[in-house]
Amino acid sequence: MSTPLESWVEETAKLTKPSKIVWCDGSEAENERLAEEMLRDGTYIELNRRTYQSSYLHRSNPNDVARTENLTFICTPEKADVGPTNNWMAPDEAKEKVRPLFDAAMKGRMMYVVPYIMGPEKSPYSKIGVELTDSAYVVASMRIMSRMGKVALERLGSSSQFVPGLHSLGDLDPDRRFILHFPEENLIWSVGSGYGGNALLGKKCFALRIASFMARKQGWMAEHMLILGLEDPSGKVTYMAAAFPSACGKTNLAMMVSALEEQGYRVWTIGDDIAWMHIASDGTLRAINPEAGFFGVAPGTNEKTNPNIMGALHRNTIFTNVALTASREPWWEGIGGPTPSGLVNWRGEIHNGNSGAAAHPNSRYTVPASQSSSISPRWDDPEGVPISALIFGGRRAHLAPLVFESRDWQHGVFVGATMASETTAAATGAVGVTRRDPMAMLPFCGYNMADYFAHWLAIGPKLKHPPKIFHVNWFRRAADGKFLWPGYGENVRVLKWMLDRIEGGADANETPIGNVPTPGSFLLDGLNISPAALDELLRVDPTAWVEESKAIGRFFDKFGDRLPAELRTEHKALADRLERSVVTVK
Ligand code: GTP
Ligand code: SPV
Ligand code: MN
Repeated sequence: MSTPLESWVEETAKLTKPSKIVWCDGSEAENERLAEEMLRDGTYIELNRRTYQSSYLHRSNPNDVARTENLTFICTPEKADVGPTNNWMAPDEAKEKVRPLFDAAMKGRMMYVVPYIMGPEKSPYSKIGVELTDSAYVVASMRIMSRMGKVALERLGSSSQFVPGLHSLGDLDPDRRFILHFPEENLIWSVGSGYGGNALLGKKCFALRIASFMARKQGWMAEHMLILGLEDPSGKVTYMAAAFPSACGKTNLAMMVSALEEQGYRVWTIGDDIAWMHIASDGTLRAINPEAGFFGVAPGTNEKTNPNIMGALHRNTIFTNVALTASREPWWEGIGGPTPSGLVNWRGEIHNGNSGAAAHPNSRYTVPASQSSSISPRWDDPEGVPISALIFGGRRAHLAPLVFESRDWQHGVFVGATMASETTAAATGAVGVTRRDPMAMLPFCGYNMADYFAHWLAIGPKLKHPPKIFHVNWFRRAADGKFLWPGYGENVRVLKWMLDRIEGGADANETPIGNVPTPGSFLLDGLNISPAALDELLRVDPTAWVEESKAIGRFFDKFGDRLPAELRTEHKALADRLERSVVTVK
């Protein structure tokens, strides 16, 4: 008798017709063998062995460098169940359309069977997935990003409790690229892309889209959030989770070297992209990081912005679409220092400065989490860490202040549901366009976002001490276009203000959008910032917010009757407060 996994592998092989099926065990030997094969066929480019041990550069196809949201679908029988923010296809129609693209797609290629656990090996909250893929790069990446191989197969046994994900590079033509999710069958199909969230199916496809659907049914949460621990001078650690859209600062916040280290404040990393949170028996919200590695944005990463990760990248790291120096070391814009001569760009051409950036703006590193010096001793705690604050944030050149605090859970859900951010290179399409990105889940919610808001609203009252909910914006700009806030390690000052609020310390001014710090409530020792800049950072402009409130109304209208009434109530309260405050200002 074959197991459910064996049957699925066999059935898939009949369709995709690989020349060989390889069951991956996740061992060092297997990883080395794959690396040798990839060096031979050009998938990997060897880096300086002395300075970047067991590390490689991969150049993806130039038309395959970021997630493709327009080619990503949620497939449910009813269109209404995916809501106005997702692309929809009926499951039968989707399969009919995309099955031919898998037909003989692996001819002359290997089919790797990649079993993996999302979450700590022994955690009751972890889940198993199996990816079938014809990409060795995906196998090597999944080995870093999840607990992959024997460990997962052993936990699975002969059970059918796994999320199957079928992946083929296909011909990498965007016209034949589809990222399909069948939440009702826990199934993922991805064809035509070898990049990031399109291809490493444990990450966005499973741990966010499929998991968010599961989480709603089962009463937990799957969120696009980093998890960090803020240690205070007494050694006490307070855990916080933060949702910022793609390429808006999660990795950097989770790994920061605190500017207040001398004062005894330190940041520990539990996760940098995804949080699975459940209500524990003691009434706390507990979070695990389902991932085992970091797939981080390279540009802008340097010894000042993120020394923790810079130190981690010298071994066992896969770099994708970065530039290469003459001494065969990875390089990207914002790595620090002058641009070296003899640079080869991410396409493999001599960099002459005329053909754009040397490293692709969405170039990335893939590195085991355990290698970061900021990693928390509790990062793989099977029970997770208790969350005391939830933080939403976006990239807003204007409008949103550095930080504000919501009044209560319901208001906090409204703040998350209405957040907006400028688009980045993490997904294909225009960069710098402001769009609503509720809870940073716009591209990742596996069902109707109105129902997702309702799920959020329902969680708060089930918690004994619901986390305080904040909103931040590191990206507000002055009239000259420069960032007003230095960001990175200085962001700890904002975390410290939150901690003080949680503990009932710091002062705040009530504003129509929430509670904003008084300038005096901020620990500013050692920070070179003018009082005028600080005022601007904390300013809430009621007139501009009236416009924002109108845009929020238009966004909410898309959801029709399905939008929870509580959010309409919160919106009305905001509009009323703004109206009163505009009158006062006048
Ligand atoms: P994903 O992996 O796509 O989900 O991105 P992320 O949210 O983890 O973003 P990341 O931390 O990688 O940051 C993306 C970009 O924003 C990088 O180029 C960073 O250098 C930059 N960045 C991060 N934090 C700050 C900050 O506090 N201030 C400024 N100005 N830039 C920042
Ligand atoms: C994101 O875009 O939010 C990422 C990178 O974390 S990817 O894995 O490509 O989705
Ligand atoms: Mn992300």
